Amino acid sequence: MLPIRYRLLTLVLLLGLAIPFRSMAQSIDDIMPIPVEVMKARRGHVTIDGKTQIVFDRQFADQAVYLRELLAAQTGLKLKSQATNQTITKASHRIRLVFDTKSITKDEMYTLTVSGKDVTIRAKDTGGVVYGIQTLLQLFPLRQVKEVKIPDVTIRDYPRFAYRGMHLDVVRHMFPLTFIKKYIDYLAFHKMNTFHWHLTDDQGWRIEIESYPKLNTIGSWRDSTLIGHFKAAPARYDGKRYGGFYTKNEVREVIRYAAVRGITIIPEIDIPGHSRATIAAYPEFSTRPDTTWNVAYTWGMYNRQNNVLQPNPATFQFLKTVFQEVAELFPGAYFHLGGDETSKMWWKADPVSQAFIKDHKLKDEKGLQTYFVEQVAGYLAAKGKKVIGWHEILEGDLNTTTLIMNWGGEKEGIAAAKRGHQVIMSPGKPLYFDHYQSKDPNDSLAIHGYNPVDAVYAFEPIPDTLHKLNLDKYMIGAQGNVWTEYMGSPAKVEYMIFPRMTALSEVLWSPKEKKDYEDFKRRLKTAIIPRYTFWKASYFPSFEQWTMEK
Ligand code: TNX
Repeated sequence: MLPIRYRLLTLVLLLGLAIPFRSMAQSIDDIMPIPVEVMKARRGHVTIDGKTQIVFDRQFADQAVYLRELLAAQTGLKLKSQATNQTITKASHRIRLVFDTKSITKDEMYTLTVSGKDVTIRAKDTGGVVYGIQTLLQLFPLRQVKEVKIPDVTIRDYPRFAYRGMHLDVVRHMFPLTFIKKYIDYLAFHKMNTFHWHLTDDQGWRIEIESYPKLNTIGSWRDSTLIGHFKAAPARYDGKRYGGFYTKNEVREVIRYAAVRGITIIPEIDIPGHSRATIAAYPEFSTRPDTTWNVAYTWGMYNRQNNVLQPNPATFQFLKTVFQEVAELFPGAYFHLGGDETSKMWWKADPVSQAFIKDHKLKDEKGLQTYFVEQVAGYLAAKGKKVIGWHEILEGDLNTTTLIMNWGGEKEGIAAAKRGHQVIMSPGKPLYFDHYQSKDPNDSLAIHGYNPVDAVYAFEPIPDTLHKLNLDKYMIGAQGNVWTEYMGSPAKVEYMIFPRMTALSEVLWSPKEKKDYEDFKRRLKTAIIPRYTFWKASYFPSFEQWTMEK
């Protein structure tokens, strides 16, 4: 036993160690995703306190509010804000949001300068200023404070890839609007710019449609849901009615919310397969118009249950009306029409589909799939939209304005780029966040497969072959996919995306040569896990134990 005075001394020393450790949560070395360039000053700092003002150029008025709210939530500091051109009331220190097309040379770029009396964020677009704000907030502690001294620094930062996305399936399970907004906040924090909203599938329609109301009265509801894994035998169902849809007003609210945060929403209406909910509402669009279909109760329908559209005039009228109705709601340039996993067997067995193939001189069922995609692309073009589809839409010949979202491997990505399509990489391995992140048999149920966090971090969107062929420019980015068959609650979604989404953010944002998994883990532990906790979000904690080697 140490004499009492030594024990006290040890305590003081330990406390001394603990205090700087706590302030590491606001260290410039902890920023995630890691910035392009950080130039620390040797000395100097700017003090932010209750008297500090946010001064913004009018282009960034919404982001000034956004910053004020986030800072208040994180630290309790409630700052006043005013537009640049108003007569400046004398403030001791300022946080300036400056619209600057001269020094900011790239899209979504920002600079953050802490020097003299001011913290200055410069950007020339919404994304840029939002990312500057995210970086700045990471320099503040995650606790109530009266004032914070931010050390002098200059950060120059911009993304490696133009497309940085996360997908969310709201069909298999639906989530409250509050969580959709939270999800958008998670994207903004991670400097991602696209939310891919998977709105329809076999198990339900999740968006209000006025022109075909049965899509909602019938198509949005299923009478039962599978319990457990879809491969488990015998299958068991819960017998409970499940469903709902987002109203157009709610969708508009989400679009506005996302826009302030620099995030574009890509809606997806999945055709011509994955359409069981559609044909449940309108059997006349199915290959068996005389049948009554149920909205699917189970998962993994491909080649197991009929879920395709029949090519008939009423179907195409329907597609035109509905796609155009949804297109009018979303301001973004792109619309996702699905096109994945279209089983050909139902078309093979249907005389009407066969006659259609013959009359339109299509080669076969693949040709029919392309026909569907081309028709819908035309309806969307009339509304000024370009089309994205899952890579299976390349089974036919498509014009190259179509953007390909590749859930296959490198091979499919390379093939699409060689044909001159822009490609978003979203390979099942490792970017499907519905797969397991551990091999622990007691881990919460997931689809199958193993995508540990280090595999996500190691992912390189540009395959070597493509780089050698000088086709890099076709790879515009990547996306994490979140299919929710086994995610019945927001907490389960969070458990599946964190920290994999954080790993992906660095793949997409940071320069390749700055990537370092050990340092990533350090920053994750010091700065990001406290952030998940602050968000009251769940996350997968055992990422050090479960690695690619395991
Ligand atoms: C395949 S990948 C699907 C989804 C499922 C997912 C489960 C793709 C475009 N379609 O409908 O939810 O697998 O991992």
